[in-house]
Amino acid sequence: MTHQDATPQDAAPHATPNNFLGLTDAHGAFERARVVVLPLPFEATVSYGAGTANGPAAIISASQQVELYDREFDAEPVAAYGIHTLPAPDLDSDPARAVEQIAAAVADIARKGKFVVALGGEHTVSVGVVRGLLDAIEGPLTVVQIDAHSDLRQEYEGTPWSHACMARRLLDDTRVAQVLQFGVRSVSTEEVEFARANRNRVRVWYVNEVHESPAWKRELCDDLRGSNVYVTIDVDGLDPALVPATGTPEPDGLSWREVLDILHTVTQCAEIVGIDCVELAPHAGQHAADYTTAKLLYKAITYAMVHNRQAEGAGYLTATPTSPYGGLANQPELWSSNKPAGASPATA
Ligand SMILES: [Mn+2]
Repeated sequence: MTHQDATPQDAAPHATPNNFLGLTDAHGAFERARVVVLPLPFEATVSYGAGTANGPAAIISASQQVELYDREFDAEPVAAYGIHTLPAPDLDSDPARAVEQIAAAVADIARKGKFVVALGGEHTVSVGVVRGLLDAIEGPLTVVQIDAHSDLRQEYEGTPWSHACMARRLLDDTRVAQVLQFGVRSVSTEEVEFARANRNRVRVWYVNEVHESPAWKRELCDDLRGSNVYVTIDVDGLDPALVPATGTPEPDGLSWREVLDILHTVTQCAEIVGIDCVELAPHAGQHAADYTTAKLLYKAITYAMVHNRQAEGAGYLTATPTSPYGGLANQPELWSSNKPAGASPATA
């Protein structure tokens, strides 16, 4: 399956453009695109399985197999907002320096009015992305973290820049109001104690709390209302049956629908201003993991765009009553809550 309807003269017939979703310039040119994908193949502090430096390329490659049409919206959502994929920047192998470089790159993109979607790489990259966003847009920012781990250690294996310290480094920045975590099921005593001592800035919904009751939805919305939100998706937050190709897999993860429900709930109560997806470590023969990650990202981007005030004028998307996701089908009016009178749904 390919998406393009025209190929450059020098390309092989039917070659898919090598960008996120395999878009032609009609939906992928920088000037046209509301969304910019930034690959960050950074890997310096991995503690268990390696290979996350190959994550961005695997996500981009797999994304070219994702259908642009989304039944939930009865449209090709990307046609309403456009996605441009940048080349990966050269990053220093020193994590502190790499975080600075990432922050500068992200701030530059955000200042051009683009919505940044970063692809890791190890989770440390999120520290740079958030810092760059906060340098470009007005704070404060709330971070919603989907992850098997809390990443709240002060340091790990001798470095404060470990992927296991990501959320703690975010909280070093006072412009980060809160870190709200979902899917956590592997934490240290230090992290539990830190979270308990900092309840005003850290909230953890352990995975069983998501599995067992919808109470988290109201609690999340109470915490979020009015916030600008950055979403960081560590693919190990999902169940390893869905994404086994990650450095530190943990059993009993979030289901596909639970993750979508979390993302959708965020868009009901707040505005998403940036997204990353990290820690995919592609394995030969496990391409379902790459594909699942790519498809999740397309969904996450679309959900963010549907309720993004800055995207006004780019076209509106509406969910259909046939949505396979119960939470959406039951509340279709929520999907048009910021739609001005007379606006028509996006068409493909
Ligand atoms: Mn993790």
